[in-house]
Amino acid sequence: MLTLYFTPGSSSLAAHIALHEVGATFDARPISLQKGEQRNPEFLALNPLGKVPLLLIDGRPLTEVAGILWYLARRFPAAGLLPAGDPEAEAQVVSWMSFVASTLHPARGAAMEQALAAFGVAETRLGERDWAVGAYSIADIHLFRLFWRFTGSRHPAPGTFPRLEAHAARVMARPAVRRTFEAEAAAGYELPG
Ligand SMILES: N[C@@H](CCC(=O)N[C@@H](CS)C(=O)NCC(=O)O)C(=O)O
Repeated sequence: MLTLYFTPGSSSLAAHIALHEVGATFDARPISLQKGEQRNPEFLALNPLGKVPLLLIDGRPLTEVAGILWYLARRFPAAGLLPAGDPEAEAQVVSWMSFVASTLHPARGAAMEQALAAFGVAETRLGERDWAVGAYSIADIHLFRLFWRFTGSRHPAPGTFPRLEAHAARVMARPAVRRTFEAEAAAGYELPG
């Protein structure tokens, strides 16, 4: 039994997309960050950091976007969200996800100059490829979530990151991603800027 604790539009969007991509049956539990529900004792008992996403696997907590994405890709290999049998490509997926979590995530809310520089690195790294590492993978889901949130909150001029914008459009066109956005909209957005 899988249970996702999520806040629409937040970091948990990546885990939510991956659950739809792999076709897993799961229970979705919205958490209101605005109301401080992430600091409820019951939630802190599951994630002492008080952050979403949180995935319960038969009641056992798994936290951090990268860990959850990796778990889902490995548990549901038929979805093809990880390069198969290629250690270097797998390592590139880990490298992208570490970069997204440790550099892009903090940059999103940093001074605009710093944010633009960090996303500029992502733009250059993506290059002319359709996907971060070969085929569509969990690295693309993680990258997409941060870029989507960055553009929605900091409004860089359209055309500043043409490759990331085209990448986001490719991700957004996926049926599983559209279904996730519909589910999150139904739960209600309450995102700060
Ligand atoms: N390193 C974490 C970051 C998760 C995170 O920052 N979640 C935010 C929402 S985007 C959160 O739950 N914030 C609540 C809070 O800090 O009170 C991950 O990759 O999962």
